[in-house]
Amino acid sequence: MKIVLAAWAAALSVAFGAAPLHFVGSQMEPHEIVVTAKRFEFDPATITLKKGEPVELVLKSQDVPHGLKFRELGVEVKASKGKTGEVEFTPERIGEFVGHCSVFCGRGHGSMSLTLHVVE
Ligand SMILES: [Cu+2]
Repeated sequence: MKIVLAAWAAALSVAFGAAPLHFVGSQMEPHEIVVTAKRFEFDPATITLKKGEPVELVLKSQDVPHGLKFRELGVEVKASKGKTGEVEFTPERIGEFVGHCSVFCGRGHGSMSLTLHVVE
């Protein structure tokens, strides 16, 4: 009986000792999402992220300066003319959030939006 218990204890310590380390390691690495901005759209126009998973949002401008702002999430990234900007964040709420261009870029500026879905 003692031997069986010892074997169980060893098995449990392996399962609970090793797995969380791997879990934490994979959680720390921000997932990179690249969004291209040009007059007057974002590509892709829809992105899906997992709640609690850190991401690095990379905004690439193909023409004039653009921005992407999710007011509800307090997240904003700007990219100057022909350049790239990044922001790191972790979505903590499930839902649908609409981001808008935050740098005036011309006539269609007001219609530039990107829908972010945050899922469990
Ligand atoms: Cu704009």
